[in-house]
Amino acid sequence: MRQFPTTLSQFIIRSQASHAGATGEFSSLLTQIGLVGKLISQDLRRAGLINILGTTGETNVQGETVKKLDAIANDDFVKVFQSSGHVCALASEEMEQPILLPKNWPHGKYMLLFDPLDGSSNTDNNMPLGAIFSVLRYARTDQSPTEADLIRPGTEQIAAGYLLYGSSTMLVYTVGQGVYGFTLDPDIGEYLLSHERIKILDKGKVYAANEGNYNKWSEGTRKYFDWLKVSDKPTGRPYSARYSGCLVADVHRLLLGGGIYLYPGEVDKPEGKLRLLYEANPLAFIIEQAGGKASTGTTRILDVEAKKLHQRVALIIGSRFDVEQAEAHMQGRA
Ligand code: AFP
Repeated sequence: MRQFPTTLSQFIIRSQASHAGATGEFSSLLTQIGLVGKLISQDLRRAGLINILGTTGETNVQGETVKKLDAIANDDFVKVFQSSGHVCALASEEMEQPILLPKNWPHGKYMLLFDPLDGSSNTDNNMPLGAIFSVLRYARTDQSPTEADLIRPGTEQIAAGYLLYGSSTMLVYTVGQGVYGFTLDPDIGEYLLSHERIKILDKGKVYAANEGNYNKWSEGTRKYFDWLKVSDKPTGRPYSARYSGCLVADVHRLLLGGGIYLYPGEVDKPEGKLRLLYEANPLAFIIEQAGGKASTGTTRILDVEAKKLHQRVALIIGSRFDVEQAEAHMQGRA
């Protein structure tokens, strides 16, 4: 008999069956993430033909230029989830204020935080893009959440994942029991299980960073980058540089092949560039579940205190040995 790979829906139903008391609401939420991925990848495939490249002329809450596709991807997330009945709050890198659903609106017990289009400067060049999501549970049933309820430490995430729009579209996620990857089969419109229980190598051979910022980094950070380039067979140096401008694509590469991604703090901007709640926390959850590490250079990402919705953080993420080497240099121990 012909063997069919497991579909995302089958996988979700099977996982749900192993959780006593599961209502199916969380399973539906994941299916809806898959739907958003299909909507966005459909737009991306035709983006050069239907006048949705370029900018909207606006600037977002992060002070960055908004691409038309940023706005479209954000709208897709909001449209799908606002009336899904699965969430009570939505917060996005692209929205200054979160959407807090009133009690009389169909809503569920989850709160979704997302970066709707990661690497959006890649949109006009047909380069990889992504989306990142983080799911929190809202425990109270007697009142609607407030913005403060969304500002939680990464250790409280109950699920996290990303969509990667590359040569194929993938959905990778964790619920704290390993990391699973699904590839969208465009012919049948289904995500199929393609990467089961992903484990990251303890050490890689590749680093990803915007080295144009070298002169803005601390001495320890610069020393680490210099160290990566010195030939030394036992530690596999020199490392190769690979940087796409899309965090999801770079983290996906190292999840599968090992290595390190760094967006360190700068001397005049120690908080770094990336967003804690929409980017660093969900990717840290995934990488830790795969056996890797995520750090600010001094602190585990998942232990960073979240103080505001659009908080930035330095991010060093990847294979355990590589992140530890980077930390040792940054802390002046190497
Ligand atoms: P955009 O989504 O605003 O393009 O930012 C992408 C990103 O958050 C991350 O995906 C990249 O790794 C990083 O920023 C790129 O930043 P630089 O352009 O400063 O290298």
